[in-house]
Amino acid sequence: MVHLVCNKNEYGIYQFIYFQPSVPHAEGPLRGVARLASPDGRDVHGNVTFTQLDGKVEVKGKIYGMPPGEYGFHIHETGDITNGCLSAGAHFNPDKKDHGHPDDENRHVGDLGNVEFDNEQLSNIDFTDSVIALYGSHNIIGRAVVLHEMADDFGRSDHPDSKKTGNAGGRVACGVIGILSPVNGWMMNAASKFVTATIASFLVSANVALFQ
Ligand SMILES: [Cu+2]
Ligand SMILES: [Zn+2]
Repeated sequence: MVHLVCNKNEYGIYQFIYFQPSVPHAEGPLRGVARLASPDGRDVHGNVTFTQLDGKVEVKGKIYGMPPGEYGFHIHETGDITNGCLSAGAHFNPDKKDHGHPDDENRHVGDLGNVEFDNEQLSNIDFTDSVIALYGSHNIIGRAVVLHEMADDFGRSDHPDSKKTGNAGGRVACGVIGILSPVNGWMMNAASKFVTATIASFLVSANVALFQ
């Protein structure tokens, strides 16, 4: 938020003063949230939150409804679930790498590995990832989180899909990652600072032209 104030200075010239709070995210860390559901009517559902920490994102949540085991869990490139989870597209891969394990250097940004379901068909998700982000080129806000029907093999099997998708099979549940908090302050990136500075210097020039 940029605040603009018009006042009269000591020389009797009207001028605009603008100021910007020095802490852009005073309301807390950037947080996103996704509600996962099955477009095919399966009873698989849950909530996952993403919290931007220093250099990593904390991923926490609960998903219910899969038999005990491990299942692929990824960020896909679009937030489009108008045609079920399929329209969410491929794994989010802005750096054009191969599919891999979350700890691999060569991985898609969206490769979050597997989540594990217990005997109660519940998955308690709690991990951090240092490749996804809630700002910049690795920003996952507005994209989709997808839960698969099989385990991700991290690109390490002989299956032809291994290096593309981890051969995790069909898409059981998905949800779009939306803004949780703060409600404002998401545009404080390099580009908007540039625009702010440009508007400010325009107003400074305008003072001279209009009021002298
Ligand atoms: Cu996937
Ligand atoms: Zn991948």
